[in-house]
Amino acid sequence: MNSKEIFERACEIMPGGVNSPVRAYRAVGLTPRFIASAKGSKIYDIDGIEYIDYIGSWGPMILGHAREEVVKAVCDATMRGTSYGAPTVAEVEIAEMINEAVPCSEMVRLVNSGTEAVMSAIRAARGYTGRDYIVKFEGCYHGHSDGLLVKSGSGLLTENVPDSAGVPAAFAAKTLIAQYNDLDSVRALFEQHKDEIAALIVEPVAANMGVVPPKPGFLEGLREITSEYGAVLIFDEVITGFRLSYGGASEYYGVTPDMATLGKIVGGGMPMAVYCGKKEIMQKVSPTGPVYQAGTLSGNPVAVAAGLATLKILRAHKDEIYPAIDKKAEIIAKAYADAIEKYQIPAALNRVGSLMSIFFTDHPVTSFADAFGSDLEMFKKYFAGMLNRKIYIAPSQFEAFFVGYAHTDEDVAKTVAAIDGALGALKA
Ligand code: HOZ
Repeated sequence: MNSKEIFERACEIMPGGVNSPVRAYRAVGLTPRFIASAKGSKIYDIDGIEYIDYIGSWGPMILGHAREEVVKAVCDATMRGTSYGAPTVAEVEIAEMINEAVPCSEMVRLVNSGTEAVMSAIRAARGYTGRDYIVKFEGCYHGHSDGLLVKSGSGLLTENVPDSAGVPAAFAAKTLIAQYNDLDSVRALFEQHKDEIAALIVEPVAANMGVVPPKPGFLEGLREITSEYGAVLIFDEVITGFRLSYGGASEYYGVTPDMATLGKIVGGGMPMAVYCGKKEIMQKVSPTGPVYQAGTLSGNPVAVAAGLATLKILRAHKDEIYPAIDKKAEIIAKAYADAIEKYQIPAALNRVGSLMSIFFTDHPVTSFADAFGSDLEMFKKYFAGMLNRKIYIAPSQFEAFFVGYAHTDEDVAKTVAAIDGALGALKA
């Protein structure tokens, strides 16, 4: 059975044949590759093709797939039982590591997904402030809870449904929308709603409308405005946490929010996520406070083992790992820039550390509107060109390209050649 055949079978019994929309490859008009296995920087489909993987499970695989220490930790934990619904020492250990790494973190709650982390962080912020409104940015994605599926990025943008059906208008009415990199749009909302806004949530580097870095002063401005109005500033670091640096975007940019949400890397490729923040806010969470949130699989021992093993490697070798990844990303970004110049392609390349995106547009991309204006037909052709050259990248203009520590110099050299080939073919 090949990917095409199994996809047809899957489409009969699963919406779009997948369990998460972007995987369906609809935006690029192709058949998704069904994966057989992955190791290091490579991913192998059931058709027997090896790809260099720049999705990395959409972020978690900063150390590469099936890293030995992580696999061993998972196997050992599994042998001791897969779920207890009771506290373990490893949960305390990982919470201490998170507090030590993440600048705003004084207390931690472990959950199962980024969606759950953000949903719970917002509930905690509302419980703490006694206010109802939240502010988010158009094109930022914070998971699929009702109140956040408003002008959303990622799969919603890819499928062109930024406001999901099935969300009662009354729920969405408490979500106010500002424009990323535009502090005036934020100030206007705070002036209008003064002491009614519980929290502002932001991806410190927008990475679900493609990658759009914060303009100098933007994150500092958010810190100032939220402090002035007594609202909780939440950095959604599901993508940037433990990626831009060991302390995430907050450490990278030197701006400390009141709360942070983490996912992906913190779970080492297993379903685990985190919300954390100042003690006075986190203590509002049950059982010490009145904000309820619970979960049978929260702090699951197998997921925690994977996260702990990953964080231990990152912490022990952070001075080597982050600069090394950055260097590889820099070489790849230069290959994009060179090909854009060489073939005179209307495209812009954005990069922050190991995250990057090429946008097919003739102007710099610093806002949602800039990103949204990209030529999606051109993206489709570019995507097919990369896939044909065995480079596995996100099948959407509105996602990130993830470089990891397992990418070898040889991978990087092959990727540089593939970029030249794929972009060159756009001109041909
Ligand atoms: N939310 C992810 C993209 N930003 C997609 C995850 C997936 O499809 O696995």
